[in-house]
Order: sequence, then structure tokens, then C-alpha cells
Amino acid sequence: MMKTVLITGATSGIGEACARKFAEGGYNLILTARRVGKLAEIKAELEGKGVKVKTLAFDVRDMEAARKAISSLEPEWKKIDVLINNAGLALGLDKEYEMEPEDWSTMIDTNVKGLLNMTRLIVPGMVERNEGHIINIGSVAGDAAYAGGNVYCATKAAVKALSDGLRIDVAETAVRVTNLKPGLVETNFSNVRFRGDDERAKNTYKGIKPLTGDDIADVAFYAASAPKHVQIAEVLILATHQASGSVVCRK
Ligand code: NDP
Ligand code: 8X3
Repeated sequence: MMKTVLITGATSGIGEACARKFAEGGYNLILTARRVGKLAEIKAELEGKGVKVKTLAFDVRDMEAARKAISSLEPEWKKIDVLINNAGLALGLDKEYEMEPEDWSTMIDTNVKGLLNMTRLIVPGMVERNEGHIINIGSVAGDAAYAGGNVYCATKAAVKALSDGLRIDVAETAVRVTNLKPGLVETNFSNVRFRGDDERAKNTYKGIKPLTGDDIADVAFYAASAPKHVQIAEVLILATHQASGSVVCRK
């Protein structure tokens, strides 16, 4: 029987790359994000690969919208084997004491509460079936703060704590929990962080060959494909000339 993966933030970057990788690997896909048009485009493309694709458009910050979307799934889609909690963002590099409260709310609500909303809705079914895998997209930013990273780094530190906590909570079941912690990945992330200042976004990856969404999708697929007794608990994936969240050797 084919497996099903649900990916949040599947319209761009790491989530979109995971959609392609898991489709190639024979998974049926439940793709979620807010942009309906982009979801439809990816669905049309990936259905051509011989897998079934379901799209659900909602904001992960909105628990009621998420609950409604997940409850709308027909019985054939209810058994979710892999949940990839990927939707997330950073906003700016402002000092903590100067940041707009709205920006810290957006990051905390999306990266932390959004991930919790999806976990709350999907993991009970996995526990009941005694199988399943949650792959959270954390970050090197969760290992240590870097200049201007403050709140974003805190949200990714929270992703680590929530992944570790969930792994304890499901330890008596066969459910597995993975925290993937990428470094510099060239996606739409910096365009969002710098609010459409594409020049500044491009500079983030200047002088270094950054990771791609596909590099992260490869590791996510590896973790999901590991034998059942193997739990890839945490992986830090850096570009070769990056040593930490703040040490990047540019040429
Ligand atoms: P992108 O900006 O390319 O993609 C972000 C995705 O998240 C989009 O599909 C977007 O879709 C979705 N999203 C954002 N907010 C919401 C929301 N409120 N509700 C639902 N979906 C939402 O960035 P990345 O692919 O780089 O980021 C994916 C994850 O990887 C994030 O958690 C990020 O923190 C993490 N990460 C990124 C790194 C990088 O260097 N790029 C490194 C380490 C971690 P839509 O707008 O359609 O809703
Ligand atoms: C995103 C990568 O280095 O901007 O998590 O924090 S970084």
C-alpha cells in the first residue's frame, strides 16, 4: 500500500522540494500552504508522476482552519504516515528591543504554534495506529543565536525542544521524530525575511555555495526510509563553507 506524506509550506523551497522527492519515492501527497494557485500548479505537476495529490489551503497559525482542513480529508487520506512540519519564516534582523511586536508574533505563531497545531491534529492518529513519522524542520539557528536572529533563533530552539519532548511522549510507540536543522538554504526564505528586497536576499548566499531545498529533501526522505528500528533523531545540515549560524567563509 502506498504511503502518504503531509507537508506544510509545500508551495516553496524546502517544502516544495520535499513534495517532489516524496512523489518520486512513491508517496501520495497532502500538500498544504496558504497560496491556492501555487498549490494547484504543484498538484498538476506531481500528479503526472503517478501519485495522488491532495491540496489543503490554510494558515497553520489558525487552529480552527487547520482542524477543518484535516477533518475534511476523505477516509483514503486519513492515514498519514509522515508529517513534515516545514512551514515557517523569519522576519528581519532587527534587535530584540527594537522589533515590531507583530513580527515576533508572526514568527512565534507560525514556527512554534503552527507546528504544534499540526502535531496536535495528526500525531494522535499515528499513536493509535502505532506507526508514523514526524519530521520537523528546525534550523542551525536553534543551536545558538546570531546577530539579529533573536526571536527566529528562539522559535527554532523551541522546535528542538518540541521535537525532543514529542520523541519522549511517543517513545512507547513505534512513532519516530526527526528534527532536521539546515543551515543556509537558498529558497524564498531571505526574500521573505527582507520583505521583497531581492538584492539583500541574494547577498545572504554571496560567496558561498548554499544548500538547496533538494539537499534537505534528500535527508528528509532518507530519515523516512530508514528501517523501522532506526530513528534519525536530529540532523544538522550545513553548506560546506558554513561552520555555524554565524560563521560562514565567503570567497
Ligand atoms: P520559503 O519561504 O521558500 O517557504 C516557506 C513555506 O512556508 C512556503 O511554502 C509558505 O507558503 C509556507 N508558509 C509560511 N507561512 C505560513 C503560514 N502561516 N501558514 C501556512 N504556510 C505558511 O522558505 P524555506 O523553504 O526556506 O523554509 C521552510 C522551513 O525551513 C522554515 O521553517 C524555515 O524556518 C526553515 N529553514 C530554512 C532555512 C533556509 O536557509 N532557507 C534554513 C533552516 C531552516 P505560503 O506562502 O503559500 O503559505
Ligand atoms: C534559516 C537559516 O542561518 O538564516 O534557519 O538562520 S539562518
